[in-house]
Amino acid sequence: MKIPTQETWRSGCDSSTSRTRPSFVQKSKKRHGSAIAGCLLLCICGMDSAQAAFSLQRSLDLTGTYVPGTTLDVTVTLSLATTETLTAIGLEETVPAGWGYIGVISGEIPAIEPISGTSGLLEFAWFPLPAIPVTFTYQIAIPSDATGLRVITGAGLCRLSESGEYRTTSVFTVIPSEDAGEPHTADQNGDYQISLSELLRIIQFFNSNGLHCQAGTEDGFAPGSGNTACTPHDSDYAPQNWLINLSELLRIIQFYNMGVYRPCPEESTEDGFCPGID
Ligand SMILES: [Ca+2]
Repeated sequence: MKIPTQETWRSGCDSSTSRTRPSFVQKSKKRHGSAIAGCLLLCICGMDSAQAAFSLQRSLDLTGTYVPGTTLDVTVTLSLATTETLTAIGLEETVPAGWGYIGVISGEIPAIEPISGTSGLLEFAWFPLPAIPVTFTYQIAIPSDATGLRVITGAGLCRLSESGEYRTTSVFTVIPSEDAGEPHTADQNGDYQISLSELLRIIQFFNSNGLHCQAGTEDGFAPGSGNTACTPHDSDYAPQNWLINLSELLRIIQFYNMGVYRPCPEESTEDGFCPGID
């Protein structure tokens, strides 16, 4: 199971950019008074008021696909690096509709948690303030009639002594299902998500005057013209001509931007896949 990992250096509540990181380094330098040359270089960039690196990691206790009628353990870790004092911390998780909250089974017990049976938005908060990073595991019930790919999304929230509310970027975790169907050829690890690395492979084909069959490569294809005695790539369909055109490239960029896609041959889409979950 892929474990999405996102780490974000934030300035204020709504941006995640490389320019925020040096400012945090600058604050660290002031505090510790022993800046290394690399830090000095970064500090000269003159970045402004970023005070915290706040991130969320989520993992599922799952081997393969979920089993309807059983439970799913979800472990979340909130990490924070800041020169300020943490004054409040919480978590918003959105679990699939109908998948009811059972409770916390290990880790840092939150003072506020959903009532049993809640699905959709789950809200947690810790006080007195816990040690950082905060890690805990909660359990949800998988309905006996659950089908298809499902996702959990969520973000951490915190408040610091000298600034406003911080949120982690929203972290997206796909819960794989037995009936999800065959993944897209571009989805090399079969997690129903198109990663940047997987997207770049299709961009490579787009920039290489097509693709051809080649056993032993990461995906069974190679850039440029050549042998075509294999099943065509799922990204080569409009038309199927061993070239990746702009329209076909935008389709895979769409899946990348959606965070998840699904096979949906029953819906007669252009390529047999659909963005998002149903
Ligand atoms: Ca993938």
